[in-house]
Amino acid sequence: MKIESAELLRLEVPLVAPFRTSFGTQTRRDVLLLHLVTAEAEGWAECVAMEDPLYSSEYTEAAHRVIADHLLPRLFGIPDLTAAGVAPALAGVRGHRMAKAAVEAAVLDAQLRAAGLSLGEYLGATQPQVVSGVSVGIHDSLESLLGTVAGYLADGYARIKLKIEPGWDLEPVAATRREFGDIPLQVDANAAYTRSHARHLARLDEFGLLLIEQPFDEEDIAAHAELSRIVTTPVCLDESIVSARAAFDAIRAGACSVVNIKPGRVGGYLEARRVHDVCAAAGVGVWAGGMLETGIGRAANLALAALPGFTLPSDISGSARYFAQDITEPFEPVDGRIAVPAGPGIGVSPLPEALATCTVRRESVPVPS
Ligand code: OSB
Ligand code: MG
Repeated sequence: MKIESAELLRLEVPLVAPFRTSFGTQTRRDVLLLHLVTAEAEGWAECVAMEDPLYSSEYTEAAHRVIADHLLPRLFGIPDLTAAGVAPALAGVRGHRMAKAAVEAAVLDAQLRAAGLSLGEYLGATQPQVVSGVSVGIHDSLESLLGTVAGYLADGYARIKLKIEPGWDLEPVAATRREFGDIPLQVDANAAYTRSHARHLARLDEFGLLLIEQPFDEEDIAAHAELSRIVTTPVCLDESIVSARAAFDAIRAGACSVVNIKPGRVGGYLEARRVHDVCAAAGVGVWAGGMLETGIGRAANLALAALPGFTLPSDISGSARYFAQDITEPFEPVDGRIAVPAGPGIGVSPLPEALATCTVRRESVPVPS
């Protein structure tokens, strides 16, 4: 396969409700899509970098530039390009995992569409559906939080994740337990705490949470290991797990007993599968995180989340939880599960009209002849 043309698209998609985390409030998604054309098939991918470098050091505009100026040029001219060849060809560029993940995903989508194989089949998916949970942002009051959670439970979501930060932790968790009883419940701090909060975080133990996600800085593996020794709630890492090696080392250090897998964060679906394999070998359960993706990124995440090691409910929610209009056919949970797309590649394509409505910029990246 050889890349014949490449285009980057920027979309602005409003969120149905503001999503507040310890790193800021999102009211819209600044989406970066990559569209590749080869003689055999087209490939689509979504880069999960966010508008500002607050969740991680990457951000949309930087990912856009690095893909156009540094990553794609290393692939142009490779005559027998496959997804497995992308990471080696890009290895000279340091970091920028989310940007690299999007490039590899677009090549993989084209390759699988050409072969008539679904991403799930290719990755080794064993489950026809994925258990759908929902991530609930920080609210202004307990009352409005409980209203939001009640709505999601009525929609059938199988697990609730509460975003927490200092000053918004024990009370919202206690109120949610009081109101809704023994529902599957977990929390995510996006690195908002420091080591000195360890005793405070141990007070979450009485609530029987599935896990506490990334309380400390992404580089502070030792603090997570220390917390793991004093709490009974399983400690899960998100931001810290940037590769299969990072997962191996964190598990060996005793820093986590659960891992959140996001393909963008680890540099692609192939590395994400290796993270899954490392965790499975260590007996560490994994689950699929999310980055407020449109249907393009969500479709691919569903395929990965159907691998056998994904034993905890995902952060993959239905389209309506994010957007009034998704850019693909909307995903909808049925009885708390979302079906894994079965068509070739990621199994979905952007709907031309929906795409036209929210596209604000396009850049074709010239392929040397
Ligand atoms: O930390 O898991 C996170 C969204 C954007 C960036 C980071 C995170 C999240 C979520 C929402 O929690 C997951 C989703 O519904 O896509
Ligand atoms: Mg997280």
